[in-house]
Amino acid sequence: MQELLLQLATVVERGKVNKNAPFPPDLKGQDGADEITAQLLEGGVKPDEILTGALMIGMKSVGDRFGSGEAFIPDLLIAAKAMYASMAHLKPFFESGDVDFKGTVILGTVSGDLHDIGKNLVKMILVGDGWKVIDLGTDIGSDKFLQALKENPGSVIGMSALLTTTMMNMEPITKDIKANYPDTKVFVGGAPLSDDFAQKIKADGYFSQPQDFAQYLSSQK
Ligand code: B12
Repeated sequence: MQELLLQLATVVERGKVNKNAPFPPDLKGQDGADEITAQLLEGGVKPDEILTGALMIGMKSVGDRFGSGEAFIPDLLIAAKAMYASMAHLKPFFESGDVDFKGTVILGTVSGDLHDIGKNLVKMILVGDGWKVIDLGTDIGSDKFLQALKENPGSVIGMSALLTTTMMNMEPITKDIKANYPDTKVFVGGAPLSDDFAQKIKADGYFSQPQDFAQYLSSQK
């Protein structure tokens, strides 16, 4: 199974969505993220392990290659497509939790940022853990967070950012939320963030992993 996990990381990095996908040409006819994820689940590998032991590794590799100029935007997009093909298999496992909601979490990727894979994972895991999730989508500024809070008083906010530039937008958004709804808890996540950053912008906390976020929220109930 370890070999299959590595294979999944590779097909995600290379953007091989499924067996019929023509791209990349050198992997023509070979299994893609779709088939390999199904095989891993059939083999008893846990969704969490597939996520951390393959998907995150594949996305990190293509990101690193992009960072060093060896990969380009289309490579990121096709890798994201392969990741989604895999996530479609994991979704029912993550989302098979309680139906009695523990509370409501409003999620959004902040203004200027279109990265939504991480946010969508947070959503899957929170839903699976029994939370109602209002997903505002990407490129979300204060106005939309405030509107959602008005419509859903008492909700918790979860913000995501993947760019060092857009993470800066979290500070004014947090300030606006706290000014209008002082009791609202604001949590942040995303690859370039840290505990220090969360403290600096006066958010209530940073979590690198959605599982830890869900666990923390549940412990506060
Ligand atoms: C896929 C991808 C894209 C896709 C996004 C597709 C999509 N639908 O999301 C596309 C092609 C659109 C894209 C575009 C760009 N990208 Co891009 N992208 C990536 C890539 C390869 C993967 C990101 C990803 O999905 N990772 C997998 C997910 C699961 O991980 P994650 O998002 O970190 O989420 C996890 C945690 O962080 C956490 N989490 C996330 N959010 C939250 C929120 C809360 C509340 C909590 C608790 C937890 C949490 O949970 C998740 C699970 O563990 C990264 C490389 C990388 N190493 O991250 C670059 C990367 C983020 N992109 C980068 C760049 C530069 C760009 C562009 C500016 C490129 C350009 N010149 O146009 C544009 C910006 C577009 C925009 N305005 O947003 C840089 C950022 C550099 C920087 N320091 O800011 C990176 C790091 C690549 C690199 N090495 O240079 N990108």
